Amino acid sequence: MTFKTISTTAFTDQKPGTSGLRKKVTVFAQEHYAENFIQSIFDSLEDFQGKTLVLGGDGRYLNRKVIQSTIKIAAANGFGRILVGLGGITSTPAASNLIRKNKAFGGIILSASHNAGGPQGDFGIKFNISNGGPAPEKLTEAMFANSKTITSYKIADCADIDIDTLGSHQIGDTVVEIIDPVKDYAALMESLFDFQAIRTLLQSGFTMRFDAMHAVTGPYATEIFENRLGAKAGSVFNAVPLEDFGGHHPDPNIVYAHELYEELMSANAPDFGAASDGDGDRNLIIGKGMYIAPSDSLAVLAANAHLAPAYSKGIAGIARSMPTSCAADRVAEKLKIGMHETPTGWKFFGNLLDTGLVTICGEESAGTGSDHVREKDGLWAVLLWLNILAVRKQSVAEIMHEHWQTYGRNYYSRHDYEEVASDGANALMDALRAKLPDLKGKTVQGMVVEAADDFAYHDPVDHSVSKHQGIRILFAGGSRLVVRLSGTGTAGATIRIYLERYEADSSKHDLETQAALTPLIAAAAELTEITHYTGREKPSVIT
Ligand code: G16
Repeated sequence: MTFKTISTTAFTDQKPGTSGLRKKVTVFAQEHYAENFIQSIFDSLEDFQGKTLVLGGDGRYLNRKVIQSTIKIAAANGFGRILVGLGGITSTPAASNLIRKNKAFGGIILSASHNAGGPQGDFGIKFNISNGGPAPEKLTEAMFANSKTITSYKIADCADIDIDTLGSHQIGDTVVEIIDPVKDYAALMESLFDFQAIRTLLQSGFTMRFDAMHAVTGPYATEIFENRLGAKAGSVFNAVPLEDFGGHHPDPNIVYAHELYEELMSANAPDFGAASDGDGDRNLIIGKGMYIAPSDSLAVLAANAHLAPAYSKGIAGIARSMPTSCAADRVAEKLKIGMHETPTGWKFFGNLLDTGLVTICGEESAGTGSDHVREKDGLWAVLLWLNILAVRKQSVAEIMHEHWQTYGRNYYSRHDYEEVASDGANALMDALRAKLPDLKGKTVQGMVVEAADDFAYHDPVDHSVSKHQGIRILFAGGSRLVVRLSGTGTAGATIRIYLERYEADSSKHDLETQAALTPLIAAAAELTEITHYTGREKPSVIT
């Protein structure tokens, strides 16, 4: 086997964001672009020679090509074994499980998650460490530094590997195994939940629909819901992974999973609807006639997790990203367990999970998960909901309403201003930051500011500090405004405004969400001066 060293020129823009390097396909299609970044990842790692690398992707456009180059670069760099999901497709949580189960050194996941795909869409590369979780900031910073000075990469000079047939191949000393990525993941799910109870529920006339959005979860969801749990054939739809997600945006929210939403709101709605995103780590939950906000879903799952076998002894603690609503905090308080507030990005949960400080984590961006892997896990969330429904024998709406009665309701919404000019977005953040010292005690739209800061996270395990993680303005009574720039966009900047109002009075738990948040929406407009800085009158997406 010949290994070649290819001369290359460094790119200046390979800075990983919230979740790995995400760029337009047109950027990734430049000669050496993906290869440079993969070599920069390996240049940031130590002592991996002879060890195992897990490799998969969400199946989007460019996936197959970059799977091949990653195999060849990993072999040339000295990995001993490369486990590749059949067809080069592996969901992010399944990859996390494979890393853990095989005691791998780490894994490379090719995904731009919920971002659109196809030749004009997005692509991404991320590295996960041996605990199965996303690389911490120290490592992503090293990758970026290496990407700016790289002059060559190493690659095996061999034919493409047949990734569409299960089996084993040899590149020099490296074994490349093409594996079934669904089998181990389905077994893991079966070990966590009461499949018999869910099967009984599904045989009792309870109906469900799962929208795989033509993304990675199709084969997993079909195997688990239809084959193993006996959901009616066709319960899983848009089940075939496509390179362009069928022209849709694989983001499981009520805007992009519109078909599912309409069905669940219709007269003959099924009992339960769910969806997952491009790489299978996000989830959307909708009951008959009732959408469940991700922050509420986290709170319900944490409060009821003990009903599933894996969590029957209770959970150790909960973590949520800072912009996620405080609904879960009220559950932690009642359960007398720890509550942790981290910056946006699943990587910040890793230390808390590894040290057993928390069992369940969640984010407003439709991600929930537990210590079974080190990524958020869309199908896990759907299965935990089904397990809870099977035990409580109530509808989704009944469970949600009882939850609010017990804990109060945190009305919540996120307003996104996508693809605004970066200069305007940065100026808005600077101006808002400058206002912070004077905000305390001020009345804005009838609400009194109790505290305002630029969130910084002090990791209790490795003591690292992450600054500038979003501006938060806390009002008396439990309402909040959070403003930050997205770290996953690929064009211009995306401003996210998170709005939250706490309502203890159960006679006020059925308001329309945007109406319930009217004073906060007005306060956000006043404080951020968003129209002035962006020229936008309205958000592009409201979730
Ligand atoms: C990624 C991260 C999440 C984060 C989300 C949104 O999700 O893994 O932790 O909450 O992006 O990040 P931002 O607000 O910076 O755009 P995914 O599903 O895209 O990998």
